[in-house]
Amino acid sequence: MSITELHSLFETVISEFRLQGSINNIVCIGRGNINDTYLAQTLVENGEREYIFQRVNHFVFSEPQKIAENVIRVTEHIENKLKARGVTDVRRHVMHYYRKPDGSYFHITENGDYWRVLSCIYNAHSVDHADIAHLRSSGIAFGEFQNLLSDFPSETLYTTIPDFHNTKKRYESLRAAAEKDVMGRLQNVRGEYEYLLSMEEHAIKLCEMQEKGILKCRVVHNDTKCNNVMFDNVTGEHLAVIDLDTVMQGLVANDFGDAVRFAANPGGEDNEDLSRVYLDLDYYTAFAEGFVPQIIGKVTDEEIETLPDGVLSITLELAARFLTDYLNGDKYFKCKKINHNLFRTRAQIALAKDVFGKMPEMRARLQTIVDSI
Ligand code: GN1
Ligand code: MG
Repeated sequence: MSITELHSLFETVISEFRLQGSINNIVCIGRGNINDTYLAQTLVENGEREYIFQRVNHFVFSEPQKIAENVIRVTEHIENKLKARGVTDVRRHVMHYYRKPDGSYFHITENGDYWRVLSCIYNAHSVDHADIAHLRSSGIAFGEFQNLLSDFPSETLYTTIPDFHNTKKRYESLRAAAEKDVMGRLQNVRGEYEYLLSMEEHAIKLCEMQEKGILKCRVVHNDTKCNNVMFDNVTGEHLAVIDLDTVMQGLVANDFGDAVRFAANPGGEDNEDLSRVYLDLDYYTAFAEGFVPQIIGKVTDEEIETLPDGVLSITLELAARFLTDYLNGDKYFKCKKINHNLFRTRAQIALAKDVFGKMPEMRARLQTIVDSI
């Protein structure tokens, strides 16, 4: 969409939602692979306001209304807990969705796009490449999120994307994509495909433990990239966990694993230079030092013990998802360059190989943290 089209669309949304001011500036801030996100500044009599406008990807999230309902219930729960703990500036600690006077959360355009408006957390920032301090703080943030929701009845949340972290199903989709090979790309990725199949047993370990009832399903975030935490500009402290679209039932190890997969790899998720892709054990330790004390006592010993397994399985799962999308013709993840899904797959495989070799050390470091609590 051109900036002029966005401008006129946002003015319509502002009047529908009864927001303040008129649009002064629009900046695209979306780094996500799914939704489109903009920061819109409006001018009001005594200054400026800022709002987040977001187009929900309707291909990925088929029922945006259900996401909104999940998010509202979860954020209200967190708000109440924080207030009870004496937190005064609660609005800086939770995301807030604006509603229209009729109570609905979306502006739906003529061509069926869903737009929503979220509050902006002022004087705060997020980071794409976390340093040790940010990793420790984001560990606390995601651990606290888990802690605050530990008494929330997870079975009452909608499943907004079925089988989101069902690694077995992700492998089934990969096999199906390879069998169809609609783009004729399988020949380019035989090695990657064979490697993922050879690791299947490790990838599905947690899924099987969940099926057997050894691991409990809880309310989890399901997308714990470090850029989903807002930090205070002045103190650097973590404020709020954002991007709650995939909040639903799931495993704690997946939240831990996905955070480490994303932030403890200095090369980044899609680096073409695989020599820069590895698991930095000090980054891993910093995240665990933040996360684990928050969840101890709220989860079982098995859930703690399997946190390192979560890093391996979620990395393999992401590799499988990226490869599936590459084989299917790049239909799901936004591609920002040619063969993006192929580079993502290769980076995740390089990371999985490194993680696999470091599992004993990851377990030992986790044990040291647990013993020190
Ligand atoms: C997608 O768009 P973003 O960055 O919030 C994806 C996650 C992946 C991530 C990989 C709904 O998240 O599952 O881990 O890309 N979200 C969805 O970068 O599929
Ligand atoms: Mg997300």
